[in-house]
Amino acid sequence: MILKFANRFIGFGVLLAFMQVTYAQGKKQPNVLMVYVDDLGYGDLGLYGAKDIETPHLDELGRSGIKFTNAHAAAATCTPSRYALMTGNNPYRAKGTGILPGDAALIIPQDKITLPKVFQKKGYSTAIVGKWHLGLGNQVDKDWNGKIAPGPLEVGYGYSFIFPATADRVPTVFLENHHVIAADVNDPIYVNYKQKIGSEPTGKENPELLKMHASPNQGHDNTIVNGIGRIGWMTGGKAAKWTDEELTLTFFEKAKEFIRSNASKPFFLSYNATEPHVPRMPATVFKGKSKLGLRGDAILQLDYTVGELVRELKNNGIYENTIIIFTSDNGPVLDDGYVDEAVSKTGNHDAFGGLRGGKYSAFEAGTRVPFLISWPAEIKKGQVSDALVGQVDLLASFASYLGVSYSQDEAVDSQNHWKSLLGEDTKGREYLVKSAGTFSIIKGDYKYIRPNGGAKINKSVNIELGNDEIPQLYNLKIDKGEKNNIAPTNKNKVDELDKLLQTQL
Ligand code: NG6
Ligand code: CA
Repeated sequence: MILKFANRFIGFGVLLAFMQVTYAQGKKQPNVLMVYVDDLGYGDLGLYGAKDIETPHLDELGRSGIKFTNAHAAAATCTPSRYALMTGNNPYRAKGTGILPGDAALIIPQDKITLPKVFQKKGYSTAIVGKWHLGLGNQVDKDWNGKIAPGPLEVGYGYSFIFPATADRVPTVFLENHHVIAADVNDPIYVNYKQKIGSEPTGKENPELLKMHASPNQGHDNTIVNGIGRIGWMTGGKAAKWTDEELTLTFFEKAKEFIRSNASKPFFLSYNATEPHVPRMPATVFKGKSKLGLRGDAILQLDYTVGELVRELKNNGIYENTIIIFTSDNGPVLDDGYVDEAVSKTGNHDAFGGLRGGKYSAFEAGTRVPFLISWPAEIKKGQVSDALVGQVDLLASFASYLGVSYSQDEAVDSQNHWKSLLGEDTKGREYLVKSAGTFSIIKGDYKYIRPNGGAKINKSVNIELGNDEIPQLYNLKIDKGEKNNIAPTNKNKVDELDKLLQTQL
C-alpha cells in the first residue's frame, strides 16, 4: 500500500517535473500545415515576380516568414516528387514511381518511415486532404465499392480525404479514409485503364457533350465526367462523381474541419491542392476573375484557399505556433491537355519565372519551385533565403527537430536542414540530385545535366525537356535561365559533378 502510494507520488512528481520543463520552455509543439500544390510555377506568385496576377494571401504568407529562391522538388512530375517528399528517398531508388494511372496500387512502403509517421511518432494528429497520386490498395484490380486499403492511413495519416490520382484521371471520386464517398451498391464503380467499360460517353465518341475540349493528340478523351473528358474509363458511381467546380471548396472545408477539431493538440495536416493542374475548372465565382484565363483563375482560387486556411488557424488561436509550408510538386505547364486558353491568355505573365523548361523538364523550371515557410512564433518575418533545399529534406529536418529516430537506410536522401528552414543557415545542401527524364545535380553555383538521348522537346506541351546527347553545365549564379552551356570549356567541373552524381545513383 505504502509502495503503491510512493509509486504514485513519484509518478506525479515526474509529471510535475515534465510540466515544469514544458512550462519553463514556454513552448508547445508547433502544428504543421503543409500546403503542397500541383504544377505551380516559379513565377506564378506576386512574391516571385508575377505582375499580371495577384496572389495577396500567398505573398503575405511569404512575407510573414521566408521566401526560398533555391528550393526544389525531387522530380518534374507529381508522383515522383510526392514519393520523395513522403519517403525521404529519391524516386529513382524504387521502380514504378513515374506518373501513376488512377487505378495504381500503393507505392509507398508501409514498413518504413514517412513524413507523416515522423509526426505520428510524436503523438501528432495527422491528416491528408486533397490530391494523393501515390496509388491505393495492393493491386491495380480493386473493388472501388468496398474497403480500399492500403493507402494514406497505412503510411502515416490518421485521417484522409483524398482523390486517388489527378483531377484529369478517373475515378473522379473522393475517398474518406478507406471508402469512396457516396458509393452506391446499386450503381457500382468500375475503373479501367486499358479499355472502355460501360456505356458512359467519351470525349472521343461524343465531343459535342464537352464543356472543355481536349488538346489535339493529348489524350484526355476517355470517359466524360462533368463535361470534361478524362484519362481512363469509368462506369457507375453517378452519385459519387465530383463536380470540378466544387473540388476545392470540398477540400478546404474538410481541412478547416480538421484544424478546428484538432486545435487543442499538435497536428500535421497535408493540404494537397489540385490547382493549377488540369482540368482547370475552378468554382464559378473564380471563372474569368483573372486576365490569364482558367489557369490564372485557378491560381486565384488557390490563393483564396490559403487565405481561408490561415484565417481558420487565426480563428482558433493557433496561427502563431503553426508552421506553414507552401510549395509545388513540379513546375508549370500551360497546355497540359485541354483547350483552356492558358496559352492564348498568358500575355506577359511568365509562369516559369525566367527559368528554362517547365513541368517534365530537367531544366530549372521543372523542379525549382516556390517555397514559403512561416512560423510567426519562431521565424523572423520578411526573410529571403537562397539556401539550397530539397523537399526530400523535410522528413529528416522535422525528425531532427522533434527528436524522432529512424534507421538512416529507410530515408537515404533526406538530410536535416532544419536551420535552413528557420532561416538560420543560408547555405543549405552541399549538393542536390534531381531526376526528370535525365539526372541533374546542383552544387554551389553549378548545375550539371547528364547526357541523355531522349527527345529535346515535348511538342504537345511545348516544353524543352533538358535532354541532350552532350553534357550540359550551367553557372546558375549568372545564368539562371540555363542559356549558356559551359561544359565544353569546363571539363574538370563536368567530371567532378558527373562523378559525384554517380555516387548518388
Ligand atoms: C500526363 C498528362 C497530363 C498530366 C500529367 C500528370 C497526357 C498527354 N498528359 O501524362 O495531362 O495529367 O500526366 O501530371 O496524358 S502530374 O502533375 O500529376 O504529374
Ligand atoms: Ca504536378
